[in-house]
Amino acid sequence: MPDTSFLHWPFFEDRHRELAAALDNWCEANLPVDHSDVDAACKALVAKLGQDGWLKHSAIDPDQPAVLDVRSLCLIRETLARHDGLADFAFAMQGLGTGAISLFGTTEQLGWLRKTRAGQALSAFALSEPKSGSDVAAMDMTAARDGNHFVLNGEKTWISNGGIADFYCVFARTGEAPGAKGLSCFLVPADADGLNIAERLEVIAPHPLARLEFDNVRVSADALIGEPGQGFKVAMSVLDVFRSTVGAAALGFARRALDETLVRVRERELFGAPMAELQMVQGHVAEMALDVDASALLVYRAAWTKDTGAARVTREAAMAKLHATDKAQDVIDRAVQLHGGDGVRSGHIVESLYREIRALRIYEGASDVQKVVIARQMLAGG
Ligand code: COS
Repeated sequence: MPDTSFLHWPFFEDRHRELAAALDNWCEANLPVDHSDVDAACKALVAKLGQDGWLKHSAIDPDQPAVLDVRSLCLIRETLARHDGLADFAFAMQGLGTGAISLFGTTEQLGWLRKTRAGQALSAFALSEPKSGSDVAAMDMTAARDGNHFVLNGEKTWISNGGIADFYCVFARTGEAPGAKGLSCFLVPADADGLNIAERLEVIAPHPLARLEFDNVRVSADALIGEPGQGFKVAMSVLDVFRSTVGAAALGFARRALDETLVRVRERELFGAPMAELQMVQGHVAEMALDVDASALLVYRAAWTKDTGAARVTREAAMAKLHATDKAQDVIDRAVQLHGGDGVRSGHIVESLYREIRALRIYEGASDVQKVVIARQMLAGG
């Protein structure tokens, strides 16, 4: 039984406690799913999460626009991740892929959210390129103005949901100024002429991932999300919301690893007594519990700060992501150690957590980038 005492922290309201309990019940009934065909599994997960109402939290309601509730996003990701990493992925990408629309979309663009919130369309966030992942401002992809249209040329890579998404929020250089001030964001339907899936990418915890090629992809000026030249700020604002949720997913993985470990060390006998009686094992358990609680405090501090009206939570979100993902890796590594051979056996939950957690320290800003972001905020006095 997972520790739910954190739900009584002052960051939460009753609606959050109800959401977490209801989703946990849903997860018990519906997860984990079969991962053998990740494309099919993700599509089915999105359809089911939409049908059962969970995706309503992933993007704003176009009929009653309000701000995204980051605490709900985090609670949902934490809970899904505790039960099934692919379910967390499916939910998260519906949020990240539509984040620019939720925050900056026109009335017409908001219309897409009816479909993504119902699980009837899949979205993707297309920022990284072969030569610019951490250094966003160095991107090469261009969007050249041609009358009332833009023509996109270049490549995007590591695009989650690449290959199965119905549309992509794509960042490209429009050239209003050099570097970060010359980028813009576009809503590009997956069936646009010239948009090709160049390569599907296999990773240690499989999920839909691709490299995309844009060969003279023509979109109307209505496809702009936000102002021309404001693409960098659009991307960073989306990441400010979703980075804490990556921390929340890591927290879900870590909590599951801790729970599995508690069962293991109580049941498994070593030197004539349960492992739990060995002080060296207790040391591991204590460190794991401490890391989980500290991560939860940082994640929900960031979410609460955003939800209570802070204009920017760049520092809080970066701290939450950095700490929760790095510490989840440590927690899961200890869980593997305490599970012995089972911990590295294919198909064991702890083995899959060990693979699932690694990418979270890289995507949406690597741990090293989070340190840069935090240091800059501190040095700027913010
Ligand atoms: N919200 C709003 N505006 C922001 C912002 C944020 N979180 N962060 C930066 N900006 C603004 C800055 O204020 C600055 O504007 P002004 O000059 O008007 O003040 C502008 O954007 C440029 O910012 P900065 O000079 O910090 O840009 P850099 O190119 O130096 O940014 C980092 C470097 C590392 C912070 C940035 O590129 C980054 O976050 N990289 C990681 C990206 C990432 O997560 N990649 C993974 C892909 S998604 S899976």
